[in-house]
Amino acid sequence: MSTEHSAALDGLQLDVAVIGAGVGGLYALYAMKNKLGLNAQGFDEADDVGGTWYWNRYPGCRVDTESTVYTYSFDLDMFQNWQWSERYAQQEEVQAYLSAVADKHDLKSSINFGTRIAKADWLEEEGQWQLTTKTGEKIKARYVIESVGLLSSSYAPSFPDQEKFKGEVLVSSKWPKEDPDLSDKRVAVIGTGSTGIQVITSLAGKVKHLHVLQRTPQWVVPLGIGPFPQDTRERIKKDPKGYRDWALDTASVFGFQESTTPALSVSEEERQAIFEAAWQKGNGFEFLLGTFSDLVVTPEANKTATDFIKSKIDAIVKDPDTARKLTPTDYYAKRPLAADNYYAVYNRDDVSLHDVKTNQIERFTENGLIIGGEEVELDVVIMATGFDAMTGNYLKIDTTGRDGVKLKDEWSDGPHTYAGLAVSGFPNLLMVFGPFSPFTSQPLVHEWQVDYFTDLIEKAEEVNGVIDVEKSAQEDWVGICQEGMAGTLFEVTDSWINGANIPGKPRTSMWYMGGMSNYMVEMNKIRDEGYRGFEISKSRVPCLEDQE
Ligand code: NA7
Repeated sequence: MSTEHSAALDGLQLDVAVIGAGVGGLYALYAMKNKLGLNAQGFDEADDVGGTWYWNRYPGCRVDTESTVYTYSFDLDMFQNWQWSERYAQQEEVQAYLSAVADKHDLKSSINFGTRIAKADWLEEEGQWQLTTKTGEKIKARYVIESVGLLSSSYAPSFPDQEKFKGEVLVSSKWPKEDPDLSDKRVAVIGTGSTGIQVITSLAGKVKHLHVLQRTPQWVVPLGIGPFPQDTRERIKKDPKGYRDWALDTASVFGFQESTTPALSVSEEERQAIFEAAWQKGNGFEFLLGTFSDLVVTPEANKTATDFIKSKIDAIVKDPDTARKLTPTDYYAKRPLAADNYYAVYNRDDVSLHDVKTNQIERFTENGLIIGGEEVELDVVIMATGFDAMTGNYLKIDTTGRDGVKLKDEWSDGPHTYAGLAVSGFPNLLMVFGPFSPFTSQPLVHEWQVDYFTDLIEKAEEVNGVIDVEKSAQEDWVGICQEGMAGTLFEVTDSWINGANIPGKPRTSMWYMGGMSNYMVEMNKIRDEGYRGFEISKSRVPCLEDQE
């Protein structure tokens, strides 16, 4: 369904509205239609499926989670036979995969593309939601599933006099569909997070000059780009469910088993060998979580990793002043970064590193940027400045629940959810990977969560009920998550993980840090105790079948 049909949207009555057509939204739509047989429609502002993979088509964009776990398992045939070409799929390949899943299961015909849901109001008398699109159409749905993306709400700061700049400003997460030719351009990249390092390693040597505008250096390890590993392909082919269950039964669901060995429990020699092997293999998550068990827990253990990476920076980067600028001073406890040959980029004559914490970006001019009082002439400025993570896209929808309570007020001091799935006072609103979900890779976890609330919805359907959450259960969950976060160095290290990247955003925990395996145990216990903490009460609106 496209925007041309949007007139038909006004007055639409649905069982389920699924907001977002990315990894989680596509599967939620599939589950509602095919498992529960409900009248479900998807909505997405983009004109195709893909979610974050639709928008982030910047140079060098690829998953840095192994493709083996960046996949669905519900379609076992596709899980076994999809031919990922690389260990870390590039954006085009992920987009092609999601499109193929949607085509195979005929999901696109049930998605209203080019449609942004701007408002959601719970109608207590009717026991259902009214959604309002950006262009004013009103849709009613008994359930709303929000799969709006953990990292989809773009953040791009504005610098003074931007309108005077004669060149082009590009935002990595809103990259033009027609890839611009940057080959003879002087390009600046603002930001050195996961996105920035992919853009930087991709453009170095391919543009006239690359200026990296770094505010805070980060610890970066190799990614290990290469072909999809044949042994894993065979393992999945032989026992797809077994592989899926094994991956889910880890803490982070990144396709490796986390270490249980504390860093200081082994000799210096052994520790160096373990770090070196991980460095040679590549993968940021495996380096952080697969080498030792306590790198993100104790400062002493963390220092063993940062000393190792620092020794690599010093060995790779020829200019000592550049090496110093590239060396972080904070813990290795942000979302771990990985890119091949990242530090070597700075040995190139056509790459310049600017420390914009010391010499700030002051303003644009017609010809470039003033940095620390000096003009740097540029043709293109790329903003790789991140996202209003976790809560951003939920809060962009003006959501009003029971008794006129606004989600933005409920979350004014940070998010509150029950298990990352639902919010007390916002009935029949289910979230895929909402705040306080486990700190993991996503696709298999999205699937698991969707399956979980699909069963819950089925139960509610049996009694024509409305699902809400007990406030006390929600606050207990939030408490567990806050305690879990407080035991880690993530809490004290500024990043999007704790909201510190967005000026004015409450700095708070937004994750269940107990790992996916424990999350599943806890959630299964909740289910076995009659969905403890969830409330299913009688609804006033008859389901669609009853109306006919
Ligand atoms: P990140 O990891 O939040 O990185 C954003 C980068 O942009 C980071 O280096 C920031 O520096 C920098 N930034 C932000 N605002 C500014 C200003 N005003 N001036 C200079 N530099 C700035 O976002 P990514 O998109 O790279 O990655 C997010 C996730 O998306 C990633 O982890 C994947 O899971 C997918 P700072 O560190 O704040 O000083």
